[in-house]
Amino acid sequence: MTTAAASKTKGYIAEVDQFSAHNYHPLPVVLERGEGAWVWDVDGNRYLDMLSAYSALNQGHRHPAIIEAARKQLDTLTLTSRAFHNDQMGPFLRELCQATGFERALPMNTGAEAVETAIKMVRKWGYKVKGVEADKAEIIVCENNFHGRTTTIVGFSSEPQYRDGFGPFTPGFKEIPYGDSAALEKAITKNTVGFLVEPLQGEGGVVVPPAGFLARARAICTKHNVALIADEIQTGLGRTGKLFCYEWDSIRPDILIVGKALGGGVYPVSAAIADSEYMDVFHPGDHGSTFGGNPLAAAIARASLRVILDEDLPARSAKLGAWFMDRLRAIKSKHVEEVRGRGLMIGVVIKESSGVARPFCEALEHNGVLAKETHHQVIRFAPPLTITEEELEFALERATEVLGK
Ligand code: IF1
Repeated sequence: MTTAAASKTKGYIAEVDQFSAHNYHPLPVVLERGEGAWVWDVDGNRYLDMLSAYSALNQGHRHPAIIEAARKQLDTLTLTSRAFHNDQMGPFLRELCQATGFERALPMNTGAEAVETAIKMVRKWGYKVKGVEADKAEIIVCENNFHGRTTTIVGFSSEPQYRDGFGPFTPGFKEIPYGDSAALEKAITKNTVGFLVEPLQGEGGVVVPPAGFLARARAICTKHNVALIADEIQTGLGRTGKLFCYEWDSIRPDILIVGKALGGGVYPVSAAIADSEYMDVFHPGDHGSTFGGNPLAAAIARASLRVILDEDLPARSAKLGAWFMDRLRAIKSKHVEEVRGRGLMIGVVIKESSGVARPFCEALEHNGVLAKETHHQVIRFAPPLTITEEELEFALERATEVLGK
């Protein structure tokens, strides 16, 4: 890197430091271009993107079919609000329902909004359908959860930093240890309306639950008439080697939440998806969003979903993920405690005696691989599902160099 080039990166970062809130600590790389699994910084360095925007880029950067759909829609109609209909939303929701096997979908924008939508839906279902007494509804959540950043959602986070200074919080949430189905059954009361769960915890450190946990949770929820709500915002749309991670346990949730890759890395698109028993508790005026279901979002989401299905990205993720995980486990390293995950959602846990994961991510960056630590000890590898075996070999070579020392 030349001195002039180095100062280009520094200049952009200084600007963000000066004019932005200081709510992030990103790796010191400034990106200006992306294609497939690769990104380039302002100094012309190329990196393999092994984070893919926390799984929002499952289809890779600027997938041609998604960009084409966006371009076409930009030339016709971009926004109507829900005061009027548009010709993209119906087909989008039909295709989303067909792909997921549910009756209805409610389109939103960010993941947190779709989680909020599910919370409102299941509470109202509790009062109107299950017959829970007014304002008594309880939702069970898991320790170590991550479902977004709204005040209601951080209120039931077990991470002190996400809550500290942001109270008072919304009542009505109860926490159980992740993976503990006995605790789930014990926590259920007559007021319990839902169990909100990530089928595999992402931010929690790429935590795979004990075998059969979701199947047991499904049986318990059915027995007690509690809605099982799967947050597949990060694990969904092929990431874990199935279209949805809950398929690993051969179950079907009552409410499914999707986001991230539904927008193909181009646009924020999310949805809460359910059968009419749950969805039909909403009446005009109960819930909404200025941008949810807008024609640009719908056209982009249709193309994003098509790419996942047409290119069979779930199968690709399963095959490449299993192979990549094996190869990571074969690296002789005194730093690695464990390699875990499903499909191309992989965590490399660094031993506490070797310090935290961050310096390893910085070293990977210097070697041309972008990955981000989570929960101090875990390097997360979650590349675009379109990545090739050769590109993963590149990542392995670099990982061997950084972890093998
Ligand atoms: C950030 C984390 C990942 C999610 C699940 C809902 C949401 C998320 C399972 C909310 C979002 C994002 C948030 C983003 C980074 C990223 C993240 F490290 F913060 F936790 F992926 F692991 N449910 N996760 O993972 O979706 O409202 O953001 O669209 O910087 O906070 P959103």
